[in-house]
Amino acid sequence: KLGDMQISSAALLKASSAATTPPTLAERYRAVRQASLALAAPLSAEDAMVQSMADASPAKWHLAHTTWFFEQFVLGRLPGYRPLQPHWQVLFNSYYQSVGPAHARAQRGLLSRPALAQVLAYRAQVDERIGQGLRVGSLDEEGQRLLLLGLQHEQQHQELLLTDIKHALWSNPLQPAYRDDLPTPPALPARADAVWIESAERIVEIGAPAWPAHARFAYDNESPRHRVLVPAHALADRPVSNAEYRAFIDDGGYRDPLLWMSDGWAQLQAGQWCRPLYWDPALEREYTLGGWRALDPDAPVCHLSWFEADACARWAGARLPSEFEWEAAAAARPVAGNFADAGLLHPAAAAATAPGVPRQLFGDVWEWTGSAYTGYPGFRPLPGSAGEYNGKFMCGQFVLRGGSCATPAGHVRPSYRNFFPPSARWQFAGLRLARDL
Ligand code: AVJ
Ligand code: FE
Repeated sequence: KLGDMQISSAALLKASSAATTPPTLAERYRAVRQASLALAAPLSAEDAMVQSMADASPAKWHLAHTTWFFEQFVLGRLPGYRPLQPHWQVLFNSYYQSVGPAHARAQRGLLSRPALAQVLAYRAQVDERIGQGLRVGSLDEEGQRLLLLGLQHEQQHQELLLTDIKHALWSNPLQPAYRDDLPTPPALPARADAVWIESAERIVEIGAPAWPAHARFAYDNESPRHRVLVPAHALADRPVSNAEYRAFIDDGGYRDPLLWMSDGWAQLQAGQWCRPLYWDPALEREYTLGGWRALDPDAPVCHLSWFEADACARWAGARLPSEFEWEAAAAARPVAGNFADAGLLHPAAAAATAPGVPRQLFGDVWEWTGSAYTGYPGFRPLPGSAGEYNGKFMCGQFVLRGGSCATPAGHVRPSYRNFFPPSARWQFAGLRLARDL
């Protein structure tokens, strides 16, 4: 095991906010870096090396790549900086072609060397140098911005570490739990049908003001903030539940080509899809990060591809919301919910708080939208190699909103745009229904 590192980023941030001063950049850096180690702590070195499919990466690779990001983009700016491990640069570059060559994504599971202990030592060495840079003030303003970007980046990889290890352990015939001590989410006292929340046609401000010109961090793909005409529509007050998705399956949803996009139908046939990724054939149990559990009928359905979410919505006589309809509903809501820091690491049922108020917009499951992932009008990628971060993926993918039970608390916001190809099923992704009025 990697050790018993129980200090979460939230706990560290709380410790510093007890003194009412906002955490310094150095404190935030330490908290985020520590949180990655805590997520890897339940894993053995063997666990941390497994790559179960081309889309997923070994935990060890996540630990190394996030470190490489700081070395490449932050330390690399220091005059005369020499990489700690020059031969590792290629291994842990993901896709920054303008920086140099990258080891093939699908071959990350071959990296038995460097050993996990060496990767952890590399992390410590980079942390030491970053800490020193912050202490002596050798990081220029752009370096500090890239450090902030690196922290957001590491938080994204914390979620990916969880989704990837879930897939890896599920792919092992023994199907062990990632953790045996995860609490089971409480069940709802009473089941309730979803309620439609109606909105009249209106013009909505969408997106975040561009960072870093504007002080609050947002990814480049959330800008420019601009106005969008959102048509009259209704949005469900909660995500689609396991019981509702079960009804879609029982009604022959996976056998009716009229419900599916052509590419989705081809995927369904090729992959013999007939239920969500981690459900058992009897549709009674699901594999979770806490091992196999009975399906909670009221919990949000999870681990759907966009194709499945889209087909389910069509079967229900509805559609996926646009990302703008979602953001219009979320803009006024507190960014609170079942995030990773809540410690469940699984979506949970939630009772309505007030009638007509949407719930679970944040946390539990990422919500697939009907919106293609493209640049907003006037979109500009970040300057330099960091411009490869988001913009070059604006092709063939769909936007997801709101974060999940595996997203670190504090990482998402109403304007946050996640994106995945329509066939991706291994993320904590579900759906919320919308319909035209
Ligand atoms: C936004 C989750 C699709 O998985 O590549 C990680 C996040 N960007 N490193 C991805 C990301 C750079 C990204 N997703
Ligand atoms: Fe990355």
